[in-house]
Amino acid sequence: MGGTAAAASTTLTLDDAAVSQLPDNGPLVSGTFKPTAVNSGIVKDNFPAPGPGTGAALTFAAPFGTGTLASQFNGTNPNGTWSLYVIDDALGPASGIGAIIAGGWSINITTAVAAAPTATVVTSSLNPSFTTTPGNTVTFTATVTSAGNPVTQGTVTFMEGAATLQAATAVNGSGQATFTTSALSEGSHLIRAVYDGTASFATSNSTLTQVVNNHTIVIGSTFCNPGPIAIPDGALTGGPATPYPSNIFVSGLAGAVSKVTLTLNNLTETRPDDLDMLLVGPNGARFVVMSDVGGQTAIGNVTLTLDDAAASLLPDATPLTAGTFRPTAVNSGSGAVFPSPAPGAPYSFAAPFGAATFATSFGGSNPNGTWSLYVVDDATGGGAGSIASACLSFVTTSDTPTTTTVTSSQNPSFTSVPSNTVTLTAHVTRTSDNGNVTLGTVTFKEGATVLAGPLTLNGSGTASFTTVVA
Ligand SMILES: [Ca+2]
Ligand SMILES: [Ca+2]
Ligand SMILES: [Ca+2]
Repeated sequence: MGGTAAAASTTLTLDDAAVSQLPDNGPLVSGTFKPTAVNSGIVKDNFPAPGPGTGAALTFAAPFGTGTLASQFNGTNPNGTWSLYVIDDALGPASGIGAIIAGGWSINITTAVAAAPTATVVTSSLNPSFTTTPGNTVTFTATVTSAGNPVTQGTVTFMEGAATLQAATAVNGSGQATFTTSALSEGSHLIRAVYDGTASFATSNSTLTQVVNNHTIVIGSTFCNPGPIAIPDGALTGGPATPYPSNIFVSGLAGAVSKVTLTLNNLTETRPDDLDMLLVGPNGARFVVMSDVGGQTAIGNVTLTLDDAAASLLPDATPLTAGTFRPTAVNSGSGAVFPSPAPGAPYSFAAPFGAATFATSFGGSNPNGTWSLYVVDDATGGGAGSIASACLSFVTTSDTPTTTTVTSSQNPSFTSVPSNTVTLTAHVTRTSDNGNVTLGTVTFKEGATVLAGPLTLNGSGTASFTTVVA
């Protein structure tokens, strides 16, 4: 190229990205041009030894060929020796004095840098947390680093399973992005923070299990988790309910456990035989309170209280009915499998499979702490079930036995004046020494109907209410 016009002090840059090729004819002028191989004449370009020779060994730039710098070198390791072979392939002009590249030559290499590996760590501001105030606001913080340094470009997406909890959020100057929520439901949530990556930094992610509980409702010495337990149609390996476990937090009780009962409110289940329930106390005892009872008859809204002092066990094969029963573990078929995070076997089983009771499992232990109820459906088929809420009631060794007597101011009385006004007075005393009990309340009932109360006991250990029959 460049014709036969002499070129002097010309600096040429060859770049695939240039606008045009060098001129085939006409003088060379300084500038940036595409690589250009016209390869004209009788003798094709030949680069003798130690050059590569000619022919198939050579790749030509346009217009003779289609090679480019990129097609020849991109993707290769740039490190090593780069050699430039320059020849003059024709004699003349007679007065020619040859040529010189006086300023030498250089190459400018841009390398594609692989995205640097990153690490993401996600933390929670409060774990476990609660469904309602206080303690229901949680901030998850994702920290992204590369080689120990904060990554300050790119975004983090917060997810639970396939669901996006918070869309891509830019990391800050400390390499952190946060997600704050007060809306998590009861149960375990696998929170995943995904660093979405950039051209310079590779993606990474990490997870944490956020546990969310209901606050426990306290009524005297009864402690309830007011939330429902949803029971899926399970599998032989144990289909865990949601939440799993359902937790009840007991606090403020003095003394050791002398009695505990468990009430399952409004149990609904298509095939009760599939249910297994494990109660774990603060003392770590693992008591299977109910398994494989009630046959295959669907039940709806049956409230069961499990009490060591009840007269009978739950039925193995006949329908469950509301009432108070001893804890009952038939433990037939596949037995009782409680997947993680439930503690592993061995478990203690209620009768008839075992001989454990609430008393043998928890008696004498500190009632304060976390009580966890793990419910599973252990067989496919039958469908889903539910428990509306669950409660534990305690008697402790520090509870003083009491005696309550009730007296009437007018008995018999009349339905109209005179003598139709009646005052009923309850007197509560310690059973041991008949001393007045001045703490607590009294509720007056007729059957299940509350007539008055709860009324606070006075300094004489009494509470009264007056009714006028009109
Ligand atoms: Ca089932
Ligand atoms: Ca059964
Ligand atoms: Ca079972």
